[in-house]
Amino acid sequence: MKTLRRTLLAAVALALTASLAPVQAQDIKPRLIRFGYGLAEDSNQGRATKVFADNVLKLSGGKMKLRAIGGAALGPDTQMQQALIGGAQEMMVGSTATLVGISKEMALWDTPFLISSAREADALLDGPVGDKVRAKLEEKGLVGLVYWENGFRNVTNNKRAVTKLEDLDGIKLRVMQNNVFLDSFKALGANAVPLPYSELFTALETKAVDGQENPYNTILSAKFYEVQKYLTVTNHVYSPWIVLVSKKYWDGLSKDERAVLQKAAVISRDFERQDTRAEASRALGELKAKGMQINELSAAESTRMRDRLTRVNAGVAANVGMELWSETQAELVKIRAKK
Ligand code: TK8
Repeated sequence: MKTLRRTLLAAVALALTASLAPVQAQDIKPRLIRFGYGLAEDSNQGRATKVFADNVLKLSGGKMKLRAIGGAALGPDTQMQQALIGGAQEMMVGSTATLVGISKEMALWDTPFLISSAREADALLDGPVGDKVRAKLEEKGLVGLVYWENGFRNVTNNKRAVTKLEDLDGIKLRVMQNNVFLDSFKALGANAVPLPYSELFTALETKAVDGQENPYNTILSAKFYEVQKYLTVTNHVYSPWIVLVSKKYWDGLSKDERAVLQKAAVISRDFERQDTRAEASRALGELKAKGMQINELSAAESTRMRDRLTRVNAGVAANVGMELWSETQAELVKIRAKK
């Protein structure tokens, strides 16, 4: 009898421990951060997200954990931005261009031919101008941690090789949901159609649009070469990505937790730029091997395109404010003089 009682007690004790176990596990459950992005897992965006995730885990001693969700599975950029503002999602990385409706200063980065080298991009984005534009997000419910490189954008299409300005005439060209891009491509004679990135491949495949513009990396990782024949090296604008945190979530973090995200973001940024540039430097060869017909623009045609786009600049200056515009120009002069 005694033994039975003892056995029963032991069983009860065991059951108690077992039922306590999940509670304990919950106590040390890492803070889960949903981090959304638009490109494929196997892209420069996906690779850098992995580096960010690994570093968040490491720097927090396992207390903060990222759940990375790529392929726009949480929705296109604009939808994720709203989820961050509302506090339904913690983090994302996406184009600055899709943020303009929320924070008008972001339009600065849409200025055609503003930045002409990677060195200039890093100096401008990581310097006082980049900081100022980033800081403007806070009043809108977002915290911008760092800029990643999306890259210099180039035009692809399925109609014809674009060797001169007139070749763009009437080409149905998908642009990001952003007025500067819309106006730019209208000014160049294309029939510009704004669409979220998540709908782009299908739009190209079904021929709802003839072309698009994105950096080499994306043309490669998104397999646009499967549905696009011609690539024209236009380098018409340098596009950044920005790593964002929901301000609602950020405000609830401790100083240490914020420092973890900031540190990991800087590490991911440095990795991402290096990785993106390495991939971009070999992408043209790979795209050619995949069957794309690639052409450069003559210097004269490039100048014609630039001239046509200068009228867009006045609009950007008005949008972001003359003060920020002038500061940017002055900063670029300084950066260029440092060569
Ligand atoms: C990814 C997009 C993409 C951008 C575009 O979400 O939309 O063409 O270049 O990187 O933001």
